[in-house]
Amino acid sequence: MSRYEKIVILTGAGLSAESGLATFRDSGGIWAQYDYRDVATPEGFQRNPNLVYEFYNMRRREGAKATPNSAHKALARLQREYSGEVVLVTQNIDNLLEQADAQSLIHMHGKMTKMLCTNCDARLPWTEELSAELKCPECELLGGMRPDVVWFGEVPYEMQDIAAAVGACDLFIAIGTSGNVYPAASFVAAARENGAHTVELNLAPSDTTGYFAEHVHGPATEIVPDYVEQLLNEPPNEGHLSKSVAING
Ligand code: BV8
Repeated sequence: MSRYEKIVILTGAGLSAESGLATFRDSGGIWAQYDYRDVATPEGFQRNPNLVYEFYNMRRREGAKATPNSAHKALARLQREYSGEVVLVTQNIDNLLEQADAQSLIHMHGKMTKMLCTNCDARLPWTEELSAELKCPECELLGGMRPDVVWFGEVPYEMQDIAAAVGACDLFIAIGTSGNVYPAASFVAAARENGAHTVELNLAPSDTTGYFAEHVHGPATEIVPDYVEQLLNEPPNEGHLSKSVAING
């Protein structure tokens, strides 16, 4: 019998930062190089599809070079070894958690390794470059293929399952996310409302830091394996883990 019955873990770009993948809002991050309205909205894709193709081809090339870090592996270990349920919800479109052998994983913002055809709605695994010159393997129409990711103004995936998991969890952990993007940034308040213990594992306080009952700040490759170790070794009903501590990252 573990301390918590159901754990929900929300991850963001900070989880993959130490695998060499850029985050969005850190200095020099992705949104410092690209305007999100040009590359992460349906209107941007309409306006200049080639810019969007190049943006995601670059992200896919970077993703293909990256390997899971100790934080990804620690989360997969927690899912394997924890006697309670551990649901992973990621905002990331990389497949590093899959490579680390994570199980029940929800990609609420989609995946860079899948394509969506805007003509026939087909969603297929896709690791090659995307371009307007490609024919959809399903409908054979040209120029309709886009990355299967959720852009601003689009509805995130599996929201019902996520809401059910967040509503039923007794521990909610956010890792490597700035708490800028909704609805993901609203999950901590919903979990807290349902009585869950809430923990922020992040390099620095996020925009939603005030909603968390516990904070551990430092690089994910240090603080996530440590926190997983604590969860796995904490006796049942021991009460909450260490108070907010900052580990010098
Ligand atoms: C929605 C695409 C309705 C994939 C992304 C006007 C019109 C329409 C909508 C809106 C609007 N105004 C506001 C909205 C809502 C909008 C929104 O939130 N806008 C914000 C900017 C205000 N949201 C939407 O449009 C969403 N859809 O609302 O639909 C709806 C809602 C509910 C239910 C049904 C329908 C869709 C949002 C998805 C947008 N897609 N990207 C891609 O290209 O990757 S956004 C982008 O931001 C990524 O998905 C990313 O995952 C996400 C969140 O960013 P983070 O992961 O948090 O990354 P960030 O860089 O910000 O932070 C990194 C953190 O890590 C930092 O805190 C840093 O300190 C930390 N860190 C860094 N290094 C480390 C570390 N931590 C630990 N260790 C380290 N080494």
